[in-house]
Amino acid sequence: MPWHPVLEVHEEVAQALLDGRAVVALESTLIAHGMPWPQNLQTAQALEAIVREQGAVPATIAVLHGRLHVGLDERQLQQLAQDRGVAKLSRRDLARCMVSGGHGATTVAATMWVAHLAGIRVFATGGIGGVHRGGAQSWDVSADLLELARTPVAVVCAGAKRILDLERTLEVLETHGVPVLAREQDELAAFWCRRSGLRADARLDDCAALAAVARQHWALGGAGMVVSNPIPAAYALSEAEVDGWLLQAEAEAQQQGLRGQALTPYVLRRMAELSGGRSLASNIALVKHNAAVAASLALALAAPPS
Ligand code: PSU
Ligand code: MN
Repeated sequence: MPWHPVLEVHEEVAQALLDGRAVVALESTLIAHGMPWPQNLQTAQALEAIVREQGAVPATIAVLHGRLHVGLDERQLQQLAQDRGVAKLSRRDLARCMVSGGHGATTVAATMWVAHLAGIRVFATGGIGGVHRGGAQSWDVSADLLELARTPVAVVCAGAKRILDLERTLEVLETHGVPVLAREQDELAAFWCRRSGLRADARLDDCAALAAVARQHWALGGAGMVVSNPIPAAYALSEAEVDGWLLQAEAEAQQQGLRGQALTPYVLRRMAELSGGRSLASNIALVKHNAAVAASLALALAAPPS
């Protein structure tokens, strides 16, 4: 087996990797902690279907009964979406969850790590974590940024959430040598909103061009790469409405003393409530779009370089 012995690689994924075919890693935190039941299961299934329609193989990553799975079957996907005892696993949490025999959903950081162990180079998520507002005092900087600094995987995302301090998020990525490449526009995408007001490093719309840069970055020994893919315009929310809901959700989180890993899931849940479900519909639309682009990028990487 070419991959790491701790991994349980699903048969379909294993065969695709052996054949050098396109595989897209999908994360599980957005299923277990980012969306309510049953939309979370429907979204998880839709993401896998979208990757398949494009001709790539999906590999959702999660820990079930202490086993680190790369690629889940229908029943496992449902367990992940429905079980209340699924932990949120960042890099620091993975070993402990495996030893305890429990269930866990992987964040962007942990999913990148495991994808790399399995030999998968492309990963689709909703948005990456970043520097939280007030992060200069609180030091709440997502492990996702440091994972991008060390692990050679391309992450297709709708930028990062407007919950974050996006300017400082870009500064940290620059410091750590992580390319931030934007599709469809010059600016970094801002999750529910298309625009962030912040320029990405470059705009590259074409997946063949993105694949060429990724190949070169990795040939040089570079690590992670961000592909910023803005939310489809029909689902985008206005900055003003998002900021109103966000301010309220964040103030409540602060009153309740929520910190660390609990913060992002709480804010996402409250945003969905305050927006009457609109932020959730947007979230679903943007992740699907990311899965489609990630599949094209994985296909471009699997093709011989031109
Ligand atoms: N994208 C979504 N929903 C999510 C997340 C991303 O559409 O729930 C998750 C990712 O797993 C990301 C995590 O790694 O939020 C960031 O959490 P934190 O801010 O605690 O690092
Ligand atoms: Mn954090």
